[in-house]
Amino acid sequence: MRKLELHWKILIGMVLGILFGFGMTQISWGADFVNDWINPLGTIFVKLLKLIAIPLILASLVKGISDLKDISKFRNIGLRTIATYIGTTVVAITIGLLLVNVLKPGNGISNETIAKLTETYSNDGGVTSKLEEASKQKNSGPLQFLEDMVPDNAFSALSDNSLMLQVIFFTIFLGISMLLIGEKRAKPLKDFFDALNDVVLKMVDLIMLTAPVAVFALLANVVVSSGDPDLLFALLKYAGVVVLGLFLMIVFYALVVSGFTKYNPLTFLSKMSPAQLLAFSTSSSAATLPVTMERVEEHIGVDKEVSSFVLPVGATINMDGTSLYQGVAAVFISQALGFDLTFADQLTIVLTALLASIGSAAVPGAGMVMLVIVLESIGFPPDKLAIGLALIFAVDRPLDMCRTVVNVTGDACVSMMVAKSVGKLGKPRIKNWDDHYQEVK
Ligand code: DAS
Repeated sequence: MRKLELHWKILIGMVLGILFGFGMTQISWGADFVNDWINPLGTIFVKLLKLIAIPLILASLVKGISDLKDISKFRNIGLRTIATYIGTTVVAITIGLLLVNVLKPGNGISNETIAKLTETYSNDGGVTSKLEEASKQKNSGPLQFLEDMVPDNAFSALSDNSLMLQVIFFTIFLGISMLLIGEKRAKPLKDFFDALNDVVLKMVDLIMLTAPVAVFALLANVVVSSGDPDLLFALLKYAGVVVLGLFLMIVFYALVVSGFTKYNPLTFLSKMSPAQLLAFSTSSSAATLPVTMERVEEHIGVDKEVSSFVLPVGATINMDGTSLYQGVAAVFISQALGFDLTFADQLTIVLTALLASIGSAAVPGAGMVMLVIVLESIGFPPDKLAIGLALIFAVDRPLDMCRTVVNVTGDACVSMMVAKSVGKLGKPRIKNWDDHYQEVK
């Protein structure tokens, strides 16, 4: 059989996972079977990719900065990157706020639904305990020992965003210092990080061989663990507004790529599809980062000098999909619970959604947790906060999958803009299995 492209294998894994998941919902023991025997395959895969994310950020950022040879280039790329990231995030939040204020998905949610949620969440400490419960929920099935064997962090048990930001800060500091002591004196350290970078990318190749099976497991679990159908239906319009906004962001990126870098937008989306499908299945920018880097460098042609700085930083602080989602969710909850927002409140949402998306960890569900900051910033009644978050909790996972796709696509788009602006957007070069590069026509 002709060697199937990776994204087709991942797509087949997704479709089979969804079908299998629905099949399992028809069997009494189906949910337990998926949770005990199937889901661990997906969890192990995500842990492996998150394990590799920090060594990759460490190696590629240091290599990226030290490859700049002199400090002026770093200043050049760094400032352009941060400014562009803030720009695309503000565009995302604005699109989200326009849609949710025009389409008003929160209006018309029946009082019965609110009453049902109030009763559901009022006697067990509110949705925050649900969030804590969900995040702590460990699969205690027969394959737990297998999952526990795989660390999801090479440096410490800490896997939240703060470590990512600390690694980013340390590596930028280290890279700049290497530039300042001069190429000759820094050479031994530079050679080490170059070799580490190659080794880590080889580890990514090996992990990716398991992606189709892992994606099958992840989606089977999502289907089996989705919420109460009636509740999901009541939130369909809200989810539709978020997905419409995210789709418009993809169109925005395609237009920017086409207009600013003169790159064919459909080719851009096609080349990014393996990373997008993986972002969709893992809901984690950090887990997808290794693949995003490989697609942008080898299949689109962004010079490593740019991608090895822009993408690790983007995976951590640039989450356009998340910021759009937070804008929509904040207004939706206010509409549903009758909390009127002034224009000033909406502007406050733009600022706090920008900051919340920067602070959101590149892991599943982070955007939902940071939503509390956005709601508190507009003085949302604390006693209604739990009900508000509960309204959207049931559909958070599918939306997290979609917004992570936009987060990853936005990072790739900005890396192309920065590369183009410094003359580092060249021809794609595919690395063969024996690690030799070949130009792609
Ligand atoms: N899942 C996050 C990410 O990895 C985004 C989010 O939670 O909103 O990008």
